[in-house]
Amino acid sequence: MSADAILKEPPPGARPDWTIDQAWERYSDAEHQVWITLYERQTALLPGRAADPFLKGLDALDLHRTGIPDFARINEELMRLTGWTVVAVPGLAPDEVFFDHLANRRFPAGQFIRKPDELDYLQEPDVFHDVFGHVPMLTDPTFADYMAAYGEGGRRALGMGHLHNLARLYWYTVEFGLMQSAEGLRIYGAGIVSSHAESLFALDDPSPNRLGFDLERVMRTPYRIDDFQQAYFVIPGLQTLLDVTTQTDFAPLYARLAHAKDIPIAEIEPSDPVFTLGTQAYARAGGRTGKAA
Ligand code: HBI
Ligand code: FE
Repeated sequence: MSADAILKEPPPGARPDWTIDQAWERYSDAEHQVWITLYERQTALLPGRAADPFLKGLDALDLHRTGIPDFARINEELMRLTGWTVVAVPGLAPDEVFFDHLANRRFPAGQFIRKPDELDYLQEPDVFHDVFGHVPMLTDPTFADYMAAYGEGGRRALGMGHLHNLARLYWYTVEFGLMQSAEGLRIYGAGIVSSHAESLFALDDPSPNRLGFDLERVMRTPYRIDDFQQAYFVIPGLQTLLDVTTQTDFAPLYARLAHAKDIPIAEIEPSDPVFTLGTQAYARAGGRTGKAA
């Protein structure tokens, strides 16, 4: 998401915490149909690709095949399971607003849905990216605790001028994370699981690197906001995420990061556990837009 997409003041009609009413009854049939099209396409693809906690969350919340879910309805079950609720926002919120919501177990979800002609790619998170992509994982107690701890950490990182390092942690876990399972690598990142093309690319394509997750390494690694990732990081399980937030002393880590150089996005470090040594053929061929990386 580009920085200029994030407004500085709440948009007209939004409350100071950026939230708006979902106004579920105002969605048109055409908007519900976009959800149904995306939902049917992803749920046909994801068994055997998405991690178990994601598939379990999809079932637990009974996200509708019949259209955009009413947040008030899914919040009853979500609150019971992990104390989280989904709140509607008109678009990207400033980091400090975003982190404050996460720290209070409120997930800000875009109220709008993409147009039928932008099914495959959109710059800003819409209700399908946020509610289909992110919310099922919030039914898992370990992941739910991680996301709340991330919000706390985000507020601290903001104060210490290290937000960009923490944003990379979010990007390579919450948005584009992969997990090991007995049957092989599985997707838990919302940015992948809500995208048909990247749900295939992230697991099957020989182009990207797939590397073992390490907190400091990820915090030194830039990411793509405009195309498939050139590197994906693999965790052994969700407990790893919670452990790094609860067991890391971030002050010395940020002090080291202040003097550490970024690791070029397609590079593999000698210390990296390598699941896939990628060819980078996709990025070199110009990726989504055909322009060489
Ligand atoms: N705001 N509504 C919304 N949704 C996001 O995913 C989001 C945001 N603001 C900031 C942000 N994400 C990222 O910059 C943080 O992950 C760092
Ligand atoms: Fe997201």
